[in-house]
Amino acid sequence: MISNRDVMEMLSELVTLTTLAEESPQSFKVRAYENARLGLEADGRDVTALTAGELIKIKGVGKATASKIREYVDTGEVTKLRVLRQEFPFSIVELSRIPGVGPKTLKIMRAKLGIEDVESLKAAIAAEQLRTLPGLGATSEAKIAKSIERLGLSGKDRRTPIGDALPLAVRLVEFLENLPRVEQAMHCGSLRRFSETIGDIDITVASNDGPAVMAAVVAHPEADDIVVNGNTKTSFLTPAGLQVDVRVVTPEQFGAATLYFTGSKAHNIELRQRALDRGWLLNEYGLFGAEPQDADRPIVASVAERDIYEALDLEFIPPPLREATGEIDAAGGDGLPELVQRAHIVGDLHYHTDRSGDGRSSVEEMVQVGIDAGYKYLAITDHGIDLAINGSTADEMLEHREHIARVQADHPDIVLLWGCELNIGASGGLDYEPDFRALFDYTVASVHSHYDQSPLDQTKRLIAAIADPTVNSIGHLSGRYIGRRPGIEFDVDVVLEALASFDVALEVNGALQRLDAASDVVRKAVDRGVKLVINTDSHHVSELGRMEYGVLTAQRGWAPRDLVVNTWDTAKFMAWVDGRHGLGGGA
Ligand code: DGT
Ligand code: CA
Ligand code: CA
Ligand code: ZN
Repeated sequence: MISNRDVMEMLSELVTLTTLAEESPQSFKVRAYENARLGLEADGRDVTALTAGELIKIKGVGKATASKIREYVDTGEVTKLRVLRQEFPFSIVELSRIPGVGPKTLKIMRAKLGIEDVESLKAAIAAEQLRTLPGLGATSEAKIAKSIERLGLSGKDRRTPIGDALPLAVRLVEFLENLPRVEQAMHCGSLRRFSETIGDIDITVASNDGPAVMAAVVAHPEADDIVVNGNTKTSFLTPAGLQVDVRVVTPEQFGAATLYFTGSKAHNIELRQRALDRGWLLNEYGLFGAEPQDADRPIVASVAERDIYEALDLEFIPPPLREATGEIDAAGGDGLPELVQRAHIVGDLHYHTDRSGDGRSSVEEMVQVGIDAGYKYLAITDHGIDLAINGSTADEMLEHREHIARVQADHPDIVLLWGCELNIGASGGLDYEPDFRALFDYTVASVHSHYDQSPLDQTKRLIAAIADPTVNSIGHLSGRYIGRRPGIEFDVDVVLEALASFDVALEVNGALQRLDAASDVVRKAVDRGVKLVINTDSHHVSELGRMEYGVLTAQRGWAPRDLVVNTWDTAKFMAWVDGRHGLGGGA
């Protein structure tokens, strides 16, 4: 059964592969697939239930795309996609994501040097062959080499960005939950702990019919290559080469199994030691009491993770904390911090509308979904003028302010802030004149270019922005795309110190490809008392779900609720905004 989500994924893959085939993301065909995807997303209906005739009535969907969607829903396959996959296997797609390797360069690399994967690209770099290709030189060769190294793209320890693994895991879990005789299914492992990169996907299923579940897994379209096939465990590789381990346990063992397979390994070892200290035994089947003969040990707990922690005199430890970095001592001693949770969040402070060139929903639409999400305030932060194409002039921003004021008048229950996402220039300069910037109710300043400057220059650049009195927060601190584009390098301690002393908030950006600031930086920020703000950076009404990802990243950084400014009630939050740098109120 093809789901709506599967169709969206299929269209995304068509966009990726057609970009390579047409050698440009701007080609007519690429735009057609992308527009269709956006149109279907905006339409919101279940695509699989629509006829070709109904599909082409949707904005952006042409005849050719409609017939591909029907082909996929009816047959489970798309001929065009199969052909493209042969020409552009995953190893090539992966190469195309390296900064500096565009579709045209890739084609020449394949034709002239026979480069087909990261390993052969590395070999060509080592032999100084890349620099001999037209359009490339020693500088671009060195840049590509550095990207490969910093992105961790080569070797057998290669890891998958969470943004690629999570959507697949969610789809697989949904598929498993809907099988007959399955009581529960859950993704575990590093993915549940919300690591930013994933070695493999681990899924635990509660069912009394292991063989039936395993048979369904083997038949799943993503199971390209079966590695292990047993009655309780199946491992397969997806077409992209990502391994998925699916294990079936009885419903009584589910808690013990999810605890074990969520890990981390180091967390498990500490927990098991705690059990051993009590004369007990902890494994993936349960927590067992003291008895000289293992076979006679009584079960203390096994159905739910919570019961196992409780029996070990621990408060429940949320998965993002399970890294053996002090969480067990805290949970059994003074207590874990009151971690920020999704339910605490009452506003989003990095939020775009179609005022931004890359925004796709209107002010009215974005405000309505914010209200539906239960928010008390929103900062509408469209791009400042310095971000070419996507930015707005001062006059456009003033008009936008009027527009927001009109929407505000219709919605007295939410506070709308007329904000701006300022662009941090190469040396820390910001958009507009300082007097104009000071008019905004709220700003987030972020890096969108110049990723290759020295760490010293990047540190100075960030500090210049942080010290600017019109800046309330710093967005996606490093500018990285996980596994795709390395972020800027800078002195983390110095930058955090500046954030603390200027009372500027550090954003935890929930976009899955960003998760920026990263959780290790968040933890250092928490230690220094730097204020945090968790945002979605939404450009469309469908993107508000990113808040959950931002919260999980903040939890991995041990972020307590009271340090996160968008958990504060409106009065407390506005007092902080208005008191920025002691300048008094905004507009
Ligand atoms: P990954 O896949 O490298 O991103 O990281 P994980 O944590 O998902 O590791 P994985 O897939 O090898 O194993 C899943 C979980 O199973 C792991 O987090 C903890 C548990 N586990 C695996 N091997 C061992 C082990 O040797 N001892 C213990 N206590 N637990 C283990
Ligand atoms: Ca794993
Ligand atoms: Ca695994
Ligand atoms: Zn943004």
